[in-house]
Amino acid sequence: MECVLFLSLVAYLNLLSLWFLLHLCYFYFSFPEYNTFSNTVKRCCSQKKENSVFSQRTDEASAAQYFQFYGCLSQQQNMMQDFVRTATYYRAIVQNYTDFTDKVVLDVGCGSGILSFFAVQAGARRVYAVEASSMAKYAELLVRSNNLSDKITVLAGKIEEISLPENVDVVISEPMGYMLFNERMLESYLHSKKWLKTNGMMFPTYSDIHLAPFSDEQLYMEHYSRANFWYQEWFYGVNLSSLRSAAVDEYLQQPIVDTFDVRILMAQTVKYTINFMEATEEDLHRVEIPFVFQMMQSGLIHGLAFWFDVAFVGSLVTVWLSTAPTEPLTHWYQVRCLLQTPLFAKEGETLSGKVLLVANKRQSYDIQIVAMVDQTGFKSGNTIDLKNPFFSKAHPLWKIKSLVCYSLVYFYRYEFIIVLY
Ligand SMILES: C[S@@+](CC[C@H](N)C(=O)[O-])C[C@H]1O[C@@H](n2cnc3c(N)ncnc32)[C@H](O)[C@@H]1O
Ligand SMILES: *[C@@H]1O[C@H](CO)[C@@H](O)[C@H](O)[C@H]1NC(C)=O
Ligand SMILES: *[C@@H]1O[C@H](CO)[C@@H](O)[C@H](O)[C@H]1NC(C)=O
Ligand SMILES: CC(=O)N[C@H]1CO[C@H](CO)[C@@H](O)[C@@H]1O
Repeated sequence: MECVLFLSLVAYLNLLSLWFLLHLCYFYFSFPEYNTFSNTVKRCCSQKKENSVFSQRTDEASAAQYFQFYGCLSQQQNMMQDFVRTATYYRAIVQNYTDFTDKVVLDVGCGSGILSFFAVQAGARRVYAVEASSMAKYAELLVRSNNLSDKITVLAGKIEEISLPENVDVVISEPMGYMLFNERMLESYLHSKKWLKTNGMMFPTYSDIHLAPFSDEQLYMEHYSRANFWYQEWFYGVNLSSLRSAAVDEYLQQPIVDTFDVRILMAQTVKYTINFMEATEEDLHRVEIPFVFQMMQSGLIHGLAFWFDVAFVGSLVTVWLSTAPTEPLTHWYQVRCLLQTPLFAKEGETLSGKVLLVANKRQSYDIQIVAMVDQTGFKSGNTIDLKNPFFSKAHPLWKIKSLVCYSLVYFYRYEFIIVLY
């Protein structure tokens, strides 16, 4: 509608008067209105939206569902209530206020705007808070009701499609999905560097993903036996058993999101680092993580466990946010991927292979794992669909709450409830 009106307007005006109109708008409208208007102009003129980096790499249905999820206040609350997450961001920003004082900041995917408020508290001169979901209007409301309209400018739209009036000194964001990569928001975070001044800073600065082999017979059997439903030869008179092997494959392909006792880990972790100052979006289209694990105990290896840390390298301190199983639990939990068949290995032997992550248009990754016990030649592997996780310790409340945010098939962030035993 906007576009139709605008294009018919353009039909009556030549370029010169368009230029004039734009500047007229600048004087008549406040900055946010001008900005919305000029973004509309840019969209209509360049069709930017249709072929933005984001729309090219994302199925429309996936994006609609994704931004619907983040448009829910309940989901923003879930993240904000993750104390480890929010308090660590607060510390990283406020304790290193010299990196923010009088600086221009970009908040990529601001959600409620919480990180933008932290940046202002640390002394930022101006913050551009970009949010693609309908949460943008609530962020705007929070900014106004906190009397910070002169410092924080909320821009509704995708980072790949909006335009800023100036370059920034610092980019802040919380783009980590579970297993770090899910959501493919790291790419949007890296995309934002087109607005970063040379010598600008990225908060967080880099991330380490850790992996280690684990032994958990019970978990493996649980998943295997979920498929036994399909063994039935007389289910209301129907023979289901021809689908059993497909069911086993499907269940084993689900990554498991929960936490565990670190004693199940059988070797020191292998670490893979992504430096946000240096990496490009394309670097994340295909990520290959080779590994060699030195087994510290004998037993059956049922799969690989994953978690990540991010570092905020400030001028004054480096602050770490860790989702390791040895640290307090966060809403990211940890993620485990099963092998199709368990592998036996003895203490001192080595397990080598690789994890290959290939980005897909559903804002997630297809994961391929291949592993071999070098001394015996035993091999195993699996393909995992990161978009289809199994939340193994689902709290009953979680299922009810999912009805509140209607028609959500996928969960990007797991409802974070600490159950005290
Ligand atoms: C994990 S939430 C973080 C929200 C908030 N920054 C916080 O820390 O509480 C990520 C937010 O980024 C938004 N987002 C994801 N991709 C985006 C993109 N390409 N452009 C703009 N916003 C995006 C989502 O809608 C979501 O609100
Ligand atoms: C914001 O300003 C208004 C009027 O200028 C004032 O009534 C209100 O108390 C202020 N709110 C905050 C949160 O400072
Ligand atoms: C059910 O199907 C399976 C596989 O198709 C077959 O082997 C089995 O004999 C069938 N059972 C009965 C009771 O027909
Ligand atoms: C915890 C800590 O050491 N924080 C640093 C970040 O910034 C302040 C001052 O800006 C330093 O005093 C701190 O060392």
